[in-house]
Amino acid sequence: MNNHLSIIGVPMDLGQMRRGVDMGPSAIRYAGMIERLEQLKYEIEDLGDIEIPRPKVSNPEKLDNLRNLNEIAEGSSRLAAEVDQVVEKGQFPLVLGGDHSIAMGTLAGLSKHYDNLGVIWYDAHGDLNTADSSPSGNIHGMPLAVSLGIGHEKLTSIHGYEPKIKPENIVIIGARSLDEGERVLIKEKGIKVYTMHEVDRMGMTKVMEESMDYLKDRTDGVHLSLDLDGLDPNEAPGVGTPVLGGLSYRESHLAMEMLYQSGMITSAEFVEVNPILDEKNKTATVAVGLMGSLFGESLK
Ligand code: HAR
Ligand code: MN
Ligand code: MN
Ligand code: MN
Repeated sequence: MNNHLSIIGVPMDLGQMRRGVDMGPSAIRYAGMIERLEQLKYEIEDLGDIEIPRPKVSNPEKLDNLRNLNEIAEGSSRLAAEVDQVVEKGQFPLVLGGDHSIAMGTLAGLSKHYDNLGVIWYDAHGDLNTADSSPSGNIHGMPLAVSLGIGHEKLTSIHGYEPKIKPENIVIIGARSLDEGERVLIKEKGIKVYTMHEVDRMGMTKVMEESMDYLKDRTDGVHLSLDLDGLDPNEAPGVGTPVLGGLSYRESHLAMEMLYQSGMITSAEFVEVNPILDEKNKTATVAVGLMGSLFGESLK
């Protein structure tokens, strides 16, 4: 694995309705991330936080069912530029959210460096909505669709090109709350999904083996986009859209270790940590624990 990590915080809370997720990067740093990774002998550069524009009105109108469209597009463009630079310098981007809308920016910055960027989307949700299919108008439910080039032009065109990724290079793990339009898109595009049903039946070991086998031959880099609501809310309560019946800490820990062993992960982001909804920074602590496993803690 790349020995040089660059940390980028993204205090974004405009992709959904619960305030507080903008404090995610602070909560994760406070949970001891840097110390934890330094112990593993990585060279770490903390680039601080991206500046996110504030909406001009206190209760912003939904625009075409795309709440805070302009501010999110602007913040994502800034993130894309920063991620782009980090990869250009040969470093591993580790992005801290913020709500999951930031993945549009991360993927925009990453993907121009790859012909076939793979994505592991670890999440209770598919995040494959468009303004038409979204039940909420919340853009954090849309970043995977946007990255496929499906959605509002202001979002799909972030960082000047589209699409960012191909449907056959995506694996979704942990899904248990998919909207109707998302199901249609998954079928239509043939996106590989391991729902909780598959995780229960096959076990995490097999799910990860299959996922990594699937991505190995078709991709030239793999981004891990880990939404903490992929985990069960009993273990990761500090998230804005909790869904019961999620992945356990142990399963997730194992998944991260297997990814480390594969050596295939080239970038990562940890999103949706909301310290206001949390219990004593438990969710940020889980995030840091998973980072430890992803970067080789118990296997080095
Ligand atoms: N699918 C629902 C929507 O579009 C909920 C999306 C929740 N998304 C996240 N990210 N928390 O996964 O509104
Ligand atoms: Mn998500
Ligand atoms: Mn989610
Ligand atoms: Mn272990």
